[in-house]
Amino acid sequence: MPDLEKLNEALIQGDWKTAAAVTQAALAEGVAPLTIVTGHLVPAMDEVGRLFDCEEYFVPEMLLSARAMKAAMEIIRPLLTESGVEPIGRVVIGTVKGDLHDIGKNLVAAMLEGGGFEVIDLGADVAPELFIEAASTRHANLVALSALLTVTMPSMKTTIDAFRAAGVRERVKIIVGGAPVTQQYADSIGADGYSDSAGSAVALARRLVAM
Ligand code: B1M
Repeated sequence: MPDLEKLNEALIQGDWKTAAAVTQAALAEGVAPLTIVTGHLVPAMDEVGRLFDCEEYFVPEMLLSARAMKAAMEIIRPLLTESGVEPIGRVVIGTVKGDLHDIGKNLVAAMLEGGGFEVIDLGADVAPELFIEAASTRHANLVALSALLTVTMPSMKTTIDAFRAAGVRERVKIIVGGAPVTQQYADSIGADGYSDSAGSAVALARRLVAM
């Protein structure tokens, strides 16, 4: 069995080569992709966040850890998205304006793809008008907004308001998520749904598309 503790350590140390190697070895040994993500990658990033909180880590260390997470996710992503089913809906996803965090959003995008959705990923720091343009031109039925900073959460409200102002709010369901976001906040800004994890985002998206 591969030593998966090494994967947590590699992420915390920002060692992308070891992160990629241990991920490959774990998959080859039959460890489930989702176990690697939820059991190791996400907790390791939480630890990086804790180290940042107590000022043992600064932005450069967080960037190295993010690079290690991405190296592992590049290997895992195709396995999460493998599915033979027809698209059950079209989702435009992005991290809202002002926010550069894209790891969680990428995970949600991969899970939605794996869950049978066609996903149009606009990346991070996405302005409201870009969400509106993509949703309209690509005929999306769902828009997924991610935010990781308390100071960028208001960009979710700005984006939803912009859909309303453009007269296209009723054409799409809008879901929101990200570490600081809550159901209460989602309700207060008029989102159609909230989920706290990539897995539950898929169930939520399915429910909304079926409505
Ligand atoms: Co930043 N950062 N960061 N950071 N960073 C956090 C978020 C922070 C909590 C760290 C801390 O203080 N403990 C803190 C935010 C505090 C706050 O606002 N409350 C913080 C800060 C302060 C900052 C800067 C301001 C630091 C600075 O410059 N002084 C700066 C801001 C830059 C900006 O965005 N404008 C900054 C920068 C960065 C890096 C660029 C260095 C890097 C990001 C690299 C990248 O993403 N490409 C980074 C990182 C890596 C983190 C931490 C350590 C890890 C985030 C992560 O990837 N987690 C983070 C601490 C932490 O979260 N533990 C931190 C793993 C990921 C899988 O989880 O994104 O939560 P998460 O996604 C989850 C769920 O939230 C959910 O599903 C995912 C999987 O289950 N989810 C959704 C996410 N989106 C969803 C959408 C949905 C549904 C579910 O539906 C639409």
